Amino acid sequence: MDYGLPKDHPYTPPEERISTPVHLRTAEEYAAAGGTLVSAADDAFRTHSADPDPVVTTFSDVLSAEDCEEIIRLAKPRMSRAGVTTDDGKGGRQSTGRTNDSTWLPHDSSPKLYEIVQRVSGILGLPSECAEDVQVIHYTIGQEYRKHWDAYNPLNERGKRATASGGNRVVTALMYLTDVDEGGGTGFINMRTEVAAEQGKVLIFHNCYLGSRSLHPDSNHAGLPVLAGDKWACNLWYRESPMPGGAAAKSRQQKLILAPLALQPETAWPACVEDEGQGESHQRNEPSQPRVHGHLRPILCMLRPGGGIQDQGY
Ligand SMILES: O=C(O)CCC(=O)C(=O)O
Repeated sequence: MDYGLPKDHPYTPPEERISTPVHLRTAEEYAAAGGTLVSAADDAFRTHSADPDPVVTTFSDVLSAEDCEEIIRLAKPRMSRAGVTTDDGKGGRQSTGRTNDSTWLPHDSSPKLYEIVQRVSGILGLPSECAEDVQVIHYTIGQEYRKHWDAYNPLNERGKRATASGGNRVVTALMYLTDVDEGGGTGFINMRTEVAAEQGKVLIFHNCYLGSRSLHPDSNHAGLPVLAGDKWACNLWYRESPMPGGAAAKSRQQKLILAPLALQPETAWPACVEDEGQGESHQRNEPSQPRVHGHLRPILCMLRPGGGIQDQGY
């Protein structure tokens, strides 16, 4: 069928979309959990009027100032000019379209980072194993990442290669680690709308049509140029199935906790029950989750039958 789109446009008509078993939260579910929905400012630029826009939502104050400083501290010595994936499937080629710096951090680079990854995964309702390593990004004045898609087009050769392990990047969680004096928001190009970079806020957007691993063209977005100050942020890209880095981080954390517990009697395990009315939960957008005391508690709950935190969506 001819949709009148440019030949290389990654629009996939409904009959050619590839379904995914991953259940992503709906716009209503994010809103019920305290998310602010971002809608298109202008329908005229949608790729296809029959398709709903990709789900885009923000959650404020998910990360504290200390959380943000910790991620920047871990990343700072490792930053270098960011690359883009090339058509032959290799990463790391420099591009004039992406002028910022970046680095990758394993989820368990520090206990706090691991806990932050669990917190964000809780908002998404997805297991952290499915997330790639944390990609930290830094922009100084004039730097930007021009419009692009985070997901791959699984129908072309490059997309097939990139999705062979873990599937597609079905959802992005972008955490803003600093405010920006001027500029530096995230622009959704086809939706003609912009999200401001604010420290502690998490921007979540679906990269594929709901229920599918086929790229949603209207998820294209840009890191808009920083005009004053600088910008730190980090990406978590969730795939359809576990990624080696995410799975290894979880396994290391579980071993860390099981080692001392192996010496203790069964009764020494903490109860995994709802703690209600005892101040603010770290998982502030997940009211039904147990209150988290440090980064060990949710993992203990996960390891116990009937524990409070489950891998959802599979
Ligand atoms: O910096 C931003 O606001 C967007 C970053 C982004 O799109 C990316 O790193 O893939």
